Amino acid sequence: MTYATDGYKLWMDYKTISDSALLKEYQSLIGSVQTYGNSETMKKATTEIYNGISGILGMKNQKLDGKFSIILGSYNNLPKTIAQQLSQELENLNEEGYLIKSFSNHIVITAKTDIGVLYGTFNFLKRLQTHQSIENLNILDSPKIDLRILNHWDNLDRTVERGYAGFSLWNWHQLPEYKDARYEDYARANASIGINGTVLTNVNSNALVLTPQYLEKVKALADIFRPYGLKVYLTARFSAPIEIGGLTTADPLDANVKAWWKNKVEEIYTYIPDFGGFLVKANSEGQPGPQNYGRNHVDGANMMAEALAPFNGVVMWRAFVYSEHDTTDRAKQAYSEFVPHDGEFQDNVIIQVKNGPIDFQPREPFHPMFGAMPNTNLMIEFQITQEYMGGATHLVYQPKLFEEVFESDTYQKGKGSTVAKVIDGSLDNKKITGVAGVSNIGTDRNWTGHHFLQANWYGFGRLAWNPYLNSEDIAKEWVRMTFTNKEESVNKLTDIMIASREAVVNYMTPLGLHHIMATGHHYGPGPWVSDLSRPEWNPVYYHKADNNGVGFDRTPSGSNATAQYAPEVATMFNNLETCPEQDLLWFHHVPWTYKLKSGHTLWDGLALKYQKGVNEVAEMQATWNQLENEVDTQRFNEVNMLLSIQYKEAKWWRDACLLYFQQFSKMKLPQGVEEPKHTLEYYKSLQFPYAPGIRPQW
Ligand code: GCV
Repeated sequence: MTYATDGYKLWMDYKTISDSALLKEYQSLIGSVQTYGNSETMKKATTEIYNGISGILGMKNQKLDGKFSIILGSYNNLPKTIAQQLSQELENLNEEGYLIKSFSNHIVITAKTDIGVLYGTFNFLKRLQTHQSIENLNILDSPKIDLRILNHWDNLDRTVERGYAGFSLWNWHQLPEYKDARYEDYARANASIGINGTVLTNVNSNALVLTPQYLEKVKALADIFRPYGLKVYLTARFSAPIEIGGLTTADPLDANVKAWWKNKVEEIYTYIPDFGGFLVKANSEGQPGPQNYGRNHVDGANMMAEALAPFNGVVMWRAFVYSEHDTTDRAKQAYSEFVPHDGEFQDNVIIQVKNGPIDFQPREPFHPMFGAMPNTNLMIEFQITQEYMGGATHLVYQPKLFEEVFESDTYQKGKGSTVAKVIDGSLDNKKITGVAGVSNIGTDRNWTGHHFLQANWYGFGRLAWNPYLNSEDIAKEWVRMTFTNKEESVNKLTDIMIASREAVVNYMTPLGLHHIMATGHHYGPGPWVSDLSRPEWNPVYYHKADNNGVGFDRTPSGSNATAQYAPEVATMFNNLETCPEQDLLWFHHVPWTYKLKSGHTLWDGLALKYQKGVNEVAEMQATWNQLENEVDTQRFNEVNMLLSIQYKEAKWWRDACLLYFQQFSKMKLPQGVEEPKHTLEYYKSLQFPYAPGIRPQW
């Protein structure tokens, strides 16, 4: 077996083009490369363009003598004769945007800043990797979102909460002296897709990272990342003034506490002059926060924001809150706590809201906070790692999910008020905008555990740059750069990816079911779980199956969570006729005999969806098998084995869930749905004490 393509190089393999006609064409077009500017970033751009072009054109150590010279440099560094001709177009770019322009015998890659030039360089190379024309180029592209950030849930002991690709990349023990080459490869990969920030540590945080011992290590990483435009952020434990500061309180209104954070922030900036700021999980799942002192989220967030403001740092304050003392529907609690404070947060606070109101389920309706806080900076948080979607074993192309959320209409200002417009700030003219993704990266050689899950990191970056991009186009782009440009194979690979998202919904949680996974590790089905200490941790809380039917009534006759949406949206969800069937059981408790649009009863429809999910995985396998001669042996075999596991586990989900729900429906499985191989007791008995990604403390 050849190990030549182990996935390490991600989408930047820069393999020589095998299509000889195209190769000749590019060789005839690409001439000398000239770069202007000598910042560290320009040095990276220069290395990238040389490596990229010489690799793709198969011309290592040979002179490039095509028609166009390739010119790289920010506007201020370009020769005047060239710069003058571009000044007007550059007006239309923001600080990170770039222009790629053909004129006379040049292709110029320029920007207002060197980082813009680096982004443009990656875009130009992508054109070559994806076999696009490089004649008459006129590409102006700026990111639509300010903060495009990975959130690592990495602990200081290198375990990764909900991480399925090995251990944390950050070797805290050996830092700052030992600088693993992978740190730079990581930064480069992020820059190639426009990610400009990284939160190094878990939101379930450890105050130690704020001590000098660790800040030196953080500085070492920040220094490596800086040329790639990647800023470092840290999670700030709210009780740090007590734990590492020797104070007796962390009350945000206490003068000593305020002074402690001010000094701490000043200290951090002596190590990392461009430190990005803090991400905070407060008063959520046992984390300390302002409510421990009778204060609210505004008090907590603004206190930290004041300390960071002189340095242009930001506070990303998470809205993922729900409490065992609050008996209202968990889906309503974040909105109830935050929306009354709209307009009270400082300008450098941005509230980080998960894409849906519960917790990164295979499908959730959009979070109602997106349509309800016009006067507060809001960023969206996706989970790239697959806590609820089979870890790194299941092939699930998540940009489909991200796209669905961005396209959802909040109706905040009438039709067309999409989540994308809320998040890019255009709906309400926000001061800071942001998109965060919980990273799926670890020490596995291929970074993400499953070759295809690299596409989720890639697609996250692309959509964070521009939330209006089409997820299928992104899939094609990634496939071309990572696997092949052969049209037929591109289509097959893309088909697998696109089908995968609905498949996982179907075999895990169809028709709006949610949170029915097993406890702790969240691996596999557990709809029967009902004995956990907090009611809202139990799957039975969410599906409410009984002899009449199944589903959570969130209409006015139930929890009335729908009232948190704009009236148009609430009306649509409230009405059984207009509620999209994909969200049916999220919003309604529906009789087993209810007639779905297909004419099937709910029970039959549910069973058929589970079966469909299984069949879809079988189809993904069949398509993959057709690609045996089109992809390298190593990746073919590895993906093949993972797809077999996915198929086996899809059946496990189907069988366990249907046997469980059948106790209530008391109806037979419809034709076309396979009979389970085991009893419900068998599925209930399965234990996975060492499943990966588990919270170490639980
Ligand atoms: C980091 C879920 C996960 C937790 C995670 C939490 C959060 O509850 O299971 O592991 O904690 O979300 O997003 O804070």
